[in-house]
Amino acid sequence: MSDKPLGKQTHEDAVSNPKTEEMAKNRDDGYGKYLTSNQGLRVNDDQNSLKGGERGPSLLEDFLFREKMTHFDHERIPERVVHARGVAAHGYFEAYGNATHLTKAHFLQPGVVTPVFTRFSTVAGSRGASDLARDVRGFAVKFYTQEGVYDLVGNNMPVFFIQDSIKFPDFIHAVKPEPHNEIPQGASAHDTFYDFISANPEATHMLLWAMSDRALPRSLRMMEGFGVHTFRFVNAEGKWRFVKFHWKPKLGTHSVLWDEAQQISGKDQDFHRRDLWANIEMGAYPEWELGVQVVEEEDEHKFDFDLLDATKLIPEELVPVQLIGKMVLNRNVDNYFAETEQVAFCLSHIVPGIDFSNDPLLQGRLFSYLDTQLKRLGGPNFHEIPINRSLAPVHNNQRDGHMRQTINKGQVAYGPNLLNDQYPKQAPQSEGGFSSVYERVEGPKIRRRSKSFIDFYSQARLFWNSQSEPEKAHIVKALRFELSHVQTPWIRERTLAQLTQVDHDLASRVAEGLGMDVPSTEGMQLNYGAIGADDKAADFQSAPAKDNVGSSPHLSLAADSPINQDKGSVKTRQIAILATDGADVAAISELMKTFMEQGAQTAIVATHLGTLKGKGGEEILINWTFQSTSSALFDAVYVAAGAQSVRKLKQDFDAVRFVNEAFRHCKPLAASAEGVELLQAAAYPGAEGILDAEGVVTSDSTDVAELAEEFATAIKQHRFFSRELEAVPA
Ligand code: HDD
Repeated sequence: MSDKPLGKQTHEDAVSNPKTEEMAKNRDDGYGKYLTSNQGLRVNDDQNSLKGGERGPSLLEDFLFREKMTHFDHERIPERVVHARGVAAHGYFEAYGNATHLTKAHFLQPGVVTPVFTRFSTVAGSRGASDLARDVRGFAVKFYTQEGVYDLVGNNMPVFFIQDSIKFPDFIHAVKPEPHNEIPQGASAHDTFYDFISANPEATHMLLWAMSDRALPRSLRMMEGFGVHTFRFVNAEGKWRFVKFHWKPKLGTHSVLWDEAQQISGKDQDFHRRDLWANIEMGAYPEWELGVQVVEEEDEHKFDFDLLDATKLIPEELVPVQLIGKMVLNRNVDNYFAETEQVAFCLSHIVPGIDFSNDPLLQGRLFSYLDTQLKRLGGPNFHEIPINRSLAPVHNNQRDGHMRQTINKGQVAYGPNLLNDQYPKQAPQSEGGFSSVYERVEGPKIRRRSKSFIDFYSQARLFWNSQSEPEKAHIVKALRFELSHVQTPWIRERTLAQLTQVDHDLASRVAEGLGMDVPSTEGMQLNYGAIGADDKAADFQSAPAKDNVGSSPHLSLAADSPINQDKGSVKTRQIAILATDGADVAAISELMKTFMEQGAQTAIVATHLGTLKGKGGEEILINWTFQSTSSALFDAVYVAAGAQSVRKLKQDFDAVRFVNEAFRHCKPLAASAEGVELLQAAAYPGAEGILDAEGVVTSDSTDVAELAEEFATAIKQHRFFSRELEAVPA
């Protein structure tokens, strides 16, 4: 019996890095091996329990049954209290080497390549919730640097709902399913969330982000990431500067519509997870560039917001983002539980060259993450779990605890010691010893929100002003949807009161959909959120939003936004080819070849599964039927030529609906020859002008070369919101 796997290629053969190699001793695929107990005993019968007689009672002696069943009974660990649903992948980070003057962090020095493990998540839903919930996405990166583990635990939005972490449990209790009936799952559209929002105007800015297209990413590969807080970079001379971290996706930042998101949740609630997995498996590795906004220490107070306030961003027009490295995710996990579930991110995992700021949200997070891992992973040795293990050597006097793996030798477990020559020894900074930034701190011991945090509406207005018209319409529809699910009328009214502080047009458009008037805020206490029992409420009421906030084009996802400039690409885009028996198979094959060469992915959707028989007798494999998929799962739709095929498609309501929905979701559409007739058939209310609309490419000819080029240009634009009509469901 050989212990060698029989010719199976594992992930580590495919893409290797130092962390992959370091974890090798913990991997096992059981292939070509005998079944054993956990003690290595070979098992002779794993199908039958030990019984007294063939039809008799089971025996307590059955240690194999008991071991197997006990292990099974203990398989689950508590899911994360937030960010429970996630997906992760391995990869590497490569420093561009242009940040040396800003930070001494080794992983940011020229030529250094560092293994990473990145987990994306939704916040409110439980582990089994849908990927397409309207929600913030977590974006957590673990760098296995040569100086120890560094965790950058961010989100896909640059601000947060609250300013002080003591409010985090309240905020999460408000957004999570309501405690009496555990409804709704993974959704913010309910009373307790908006009760909180309506009493905490500091959340207004983030509310608009959560209602915007950012909350519905097209793909985890197509979203930005943000460290949110202001951190510090410290260089080799000890000079420090404030920094904000950004991740910029190479494929641009794109979203789906809410109607699509709801359909995707029904057709494939693993849509994001599957998309990330599949693209990594086929070698279409997602990439992001890491950027920083840098603010000199002496410029701390030059902004009209506080750098320590996590509900504010620094507009990129004020402080441009400098790109300092790139991350590539190139390997899926071998085991979801061992890696994605057991990975433990902590803000306190830091390296020399980076430091914290006094942001009170960040300061509380420094406590919460370590604390939560102790509960979730069962004890203080979670750093020894393979996915969490540092690549830099670990030596200290911490000992014992549940499931300890390290076998610490010797009689000494304390410092200072003379018995062991002071080892393990404190490291001077010149040898990589971490030292906090030297800073004078003084002030009264006080529980109070800084007055510099009390402008709750100006940046919300900046965000609103920065959205294109279609994006504004999406925010209005999202708020109408959400507030329609709120049962308590005065919570709707108070939320409208918060919105009217941001922009009257926003509030009145939402109010119209709710059949309400924008309430007068005269005498209304808008803020309960930053105030202790003995504080004067009036001292903490935000001034109205400033008139002259202007706009920040970087905050929009429109095709012409600076964040999407030069990023239009058909790479990894999913194109549905609608055809059935009698279609022009030669033209379909040519179109597929053209798009696959450009890195797009195509799938044939037909009236039946199996093989499609072309008009000349050629055959081609069908991927999906109209019953098993939906246009919501694709980026673009092409209707193939072929009179017989198109006649059948026109008679199939699901095929017609497929096209109609793709049109109303503003997606690129194309059709050749008779295929155009299916577009016409789909022009029922809401899509009458389908053939003349932007992003619809048709050709009389069956020759697809020219059409493919024009279609590709349309796909690069992602969506054609100019066609958006009131008929599109909210
Ligand atoms: Fe948090 C998880 C991001 C505020 C407490 N958070 C968690 C994860 C991400 C974030 C991405 C999932 C990590 C993973 O994939 O395992 N959290 C944020 C961001 C915040 C933020 C960007 C604001 C800027 N979080 C925040 C506050 C607190 C927490 C203010 C508490 C004081 N977060 C937690 C936690 C979690 C967590 C309870 C749950 C599971 C975990 O930590 O590992 O500790």
